[in-house]
Amino acid sequence: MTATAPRTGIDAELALGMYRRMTAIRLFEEQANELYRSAKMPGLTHLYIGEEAVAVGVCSALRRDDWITSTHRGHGHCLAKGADPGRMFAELLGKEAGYCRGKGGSMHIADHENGNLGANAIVGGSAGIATGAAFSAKRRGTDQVAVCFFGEGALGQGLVYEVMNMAALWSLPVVYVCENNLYNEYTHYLEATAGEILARPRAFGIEARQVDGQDVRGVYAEAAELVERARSGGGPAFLLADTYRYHGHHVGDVDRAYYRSKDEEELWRSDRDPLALLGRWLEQQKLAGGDDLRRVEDEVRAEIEQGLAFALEAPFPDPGQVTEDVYA
Ligand SMILES: Cc1ncc(C[n+]2csc(CCOP(=O)(O)OP(=O)(O)O)c2C)c(N)n1
Repeated sequence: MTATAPRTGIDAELALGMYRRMTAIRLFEEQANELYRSAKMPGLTHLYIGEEAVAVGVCSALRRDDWITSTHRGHGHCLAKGADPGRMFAELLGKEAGYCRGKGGSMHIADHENGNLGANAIVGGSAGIATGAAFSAKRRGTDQVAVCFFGEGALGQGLVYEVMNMAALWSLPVVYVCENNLYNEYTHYLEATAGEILARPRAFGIEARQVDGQDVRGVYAEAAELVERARSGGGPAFLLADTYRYHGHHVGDVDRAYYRSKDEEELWRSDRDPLALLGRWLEQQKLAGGDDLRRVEDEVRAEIEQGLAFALEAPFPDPGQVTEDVYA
C-alpha cells in the first residue's frame, strides 16, 4: 500500500513500521515479565509497556548512525533503535550471546552498531553521555544527532542541568526526551517536581515542546522537526512526552494501590493505549485493515518467540571470563 495520509505526512509504510515496532516492544516486555515470574531471569526488570509510542516515535525520526542513551526502563528504546530481541533476551538471562556478554543485564544493554550508547541504572546518568556524544559529533563535523531519553524523575538530578547549560552554550545537536509517566518510582511526580517542567529547559534558551506520548504520530512529527533542527545546526531541544507505564515500577511492584488507583490504570489502558490508537487511525485512514494488523502481530510474535527460544538455549559464559570487560 502506498496511500499517504495528508494531515501528518505519515505514509502507510512508516505508520505500519511504527505499529510493528511498538508491537515488538509490547510482546518482548510481556515475555520479560514471564521470565521474571517463572524465575528464569536473575534480578528484576522495569517494563516499558504503555510507553511504546515515545521510543518508537522518536527513534523513527533518527538515522541508524544517530545516537541514543537510555534508562533503567530501556528495552523499548533499545528495540526501537533496531536491537535484536534474541540478543536482548540473552542479556536478560546472563548468557554469553547477550549484548554485554551476559554481564550487564536488563539495565545496561548497549548496542553500538545501532547507535545505542546504553541503558543506565543511574537516574539522569545518561544525560552526560548523550551530551558528550553530541559534543563529539560537533567537534568531528559529522551531522549526527544524540537523543537522551530519561524519566521525569531525572529532573531532580543536577547533571541534567549542567549538560543542558553546555548544550545551549555550544549549540550541541542533542534532543532531551523526558518521558513523564507520572511516577518517580512510587511517588507522584507532582510531589517531587516544583514549577513547570518546560520552564527548566527554557531557562537555558533551549527549544522546549510538549507532546501526547500515547500518539506515536504526534511524537514522530515533533521529534522529526527537533532532530532535523539539531542536525542542521539549530541547537539542542527538549521534548516532554506525557505517557504512562501500565505495570509497576519494576516487575515485583505488584501491590501498588497505595500510590495509584486501579481506575487510573484502567483508564490509560482502555482510552490511551498507543497501539490501539494507531491501529484505529490506520483503519480509519484505510491504510490497513484488521487483518493486516493481526498479521503484523502474528509475525512479530513469531520473531519474539524465536528470540526467546534462542536465548533460553544459549550457553552461559565461561566462569573464567568473570573479570574480563570489568572496569573498576
Ligand atoms: C541517582 C539515582 N537515584 C535513585 C535511584 C533509584 N531509582 C531507580 S528508578 C527511580 C525512579 C525514576 O523515576 P523516573 O526517572 O521518572 O523513571 P520511571 O521509573 O518513571 O520510568 C529511582 C529513584 C537511582 N537508580 N539512581
